[in-house]
Amino acid sequence: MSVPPLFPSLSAPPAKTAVRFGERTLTYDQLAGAAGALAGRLTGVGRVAVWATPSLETAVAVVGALLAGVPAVPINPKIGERELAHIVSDSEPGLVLAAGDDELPQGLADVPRMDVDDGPATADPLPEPDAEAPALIVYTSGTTGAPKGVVLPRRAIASTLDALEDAWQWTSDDTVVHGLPLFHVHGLILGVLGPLRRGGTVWHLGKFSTGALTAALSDGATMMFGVPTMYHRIADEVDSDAALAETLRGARLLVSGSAALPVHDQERIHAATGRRVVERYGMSETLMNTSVRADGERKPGTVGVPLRGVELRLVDESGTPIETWDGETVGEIEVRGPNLFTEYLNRPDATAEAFHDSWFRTGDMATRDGDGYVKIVGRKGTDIIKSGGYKIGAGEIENALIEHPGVAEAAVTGEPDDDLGERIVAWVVPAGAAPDEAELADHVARLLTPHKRPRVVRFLDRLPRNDMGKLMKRSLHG
Ligand code: MCA
Ligand code: AMP
Repeated sequence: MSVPPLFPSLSAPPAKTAVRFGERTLTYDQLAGAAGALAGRLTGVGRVAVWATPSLETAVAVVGALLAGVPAVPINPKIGERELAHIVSDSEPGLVLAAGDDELPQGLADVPRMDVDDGPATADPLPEPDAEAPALIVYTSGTTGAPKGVVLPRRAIASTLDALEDAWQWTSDDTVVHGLPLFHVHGLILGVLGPLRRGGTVWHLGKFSTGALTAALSDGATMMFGVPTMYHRIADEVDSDAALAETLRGARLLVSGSAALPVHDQERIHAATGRRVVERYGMSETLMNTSVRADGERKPGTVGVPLRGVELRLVDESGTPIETWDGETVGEIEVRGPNLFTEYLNRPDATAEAFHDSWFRTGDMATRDGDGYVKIVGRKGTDIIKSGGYKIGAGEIENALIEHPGVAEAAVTGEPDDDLGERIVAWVVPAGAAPDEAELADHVARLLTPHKRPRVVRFLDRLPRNDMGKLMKRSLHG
């Protein structure tokens, strides 16, 4: 049986722009040519790393790998040395794809490099890979240890994007604008592969700013994707920026995800524009689970209803499903459906632990009301921090801090932050003279990545521990 293509518009290219990054664009025809040619050069490769800068080359690299059926591992171009070493040894890429003028770090020196922009312009189309074949491996933080590689099959990508077509009435006439990073699900799968699967257009801003957003929305963009930090910055400016308010008013759909959108920011945007931002809820492992529908009631503070094909339930502490939809009873969200990942790469233990029978345990705590609307109220553990929409494990940062010669002991927590949702706070017992705060931030940025750096460092004589010597994180607050 033949498998339907992931990107029908690449087989029969419409005469329109497929991708735009700043002033650089590719039509569907050009993208099909460039990605098809690249795919032809990838046959026989096990896995490819993609140096995922916000650029046309990243779009071509990922689409080329998908056409070739070679799993792609997007890499944060600001990644630190420790995290890069982990991803390279865990995913063992046979090649790294980059733009010709990208400078790659030492940690990729042993991986053969292929420039995306080289090579012949045309190639014969390759057969469509099996729907269960791994398409992307996206690294995500957990409560302990180094980030895990989430193996996403083509089936999950296709089904989540098609469920969003239904929920958002997303068509080929839409141009999605955003400035999200391309090494996570939000920016890459929803923000680039989404418009391409619809036969629409993606307009990437390179870097998010309200000015660039205004320009794109006034020049044909119809939908915006962003994390709550971006909507917070919009809410801060929209009152005094008439052009921003005007263009937001004209947008077809404003979508927020990756973390909770504070109702206060939602209300400020509503007051200035009359528009309500649509919230959706997803995870690297599950892709998208719920959304407020474009044609549904917008209930601020909720993440809407389960998407087509997604089964969602709340369970109590004993794992028993909660049947009452009263908007008050809190349970952990478990999901099941074609949107789910296959496994964590090389981590059968972690994969098994993530499931409760066939249900994926999200770790997110929520209520559900009589209309089925889900409201996320918190997380199960304290060791995951969401900052700027990035998921960050406290343990990773603690391990990095401990490697600094000026640190004897370290604990990391998240604190509420108006802009970032949560900010990373490092509690440090110095080894001798207290090290400089900025030096500790740089140290974490260099080993892991800049977005995992502590924004605040607090020095203590000792960390609070109970009689058993166990760290009591909940008693650490500023
Ligand atoms: C600052 N910088 C540093 C240091 N300090 N670099 C090295 N060492 C340092 N000590 C640099 C940063 O790299 C950055 O560079 C610049 O200074 C500003 O840093 P920062 O303040 O951290 O950035 P920001 O502009 O405030 O970032 C806010 C943001 C960002 C734009 C909202 O957090 C962001 O892009 N978030 C998106 C996260 C996301 O997509 N999550 C999806 C995963 P430069 O300016 O050059 O960058 S969740 C997901 O996928 C699930 C499925 C879902 O539901 O969506
Ligand atoms: P990640 O592992 O980076 O994919 O992050 C997934 C997590 O982001 C989820 O488990 C939630 O905790 C959080 N998340 C995503 N979307 C939302 C949302 N709309 N509201 C609240 N939390 C969200």
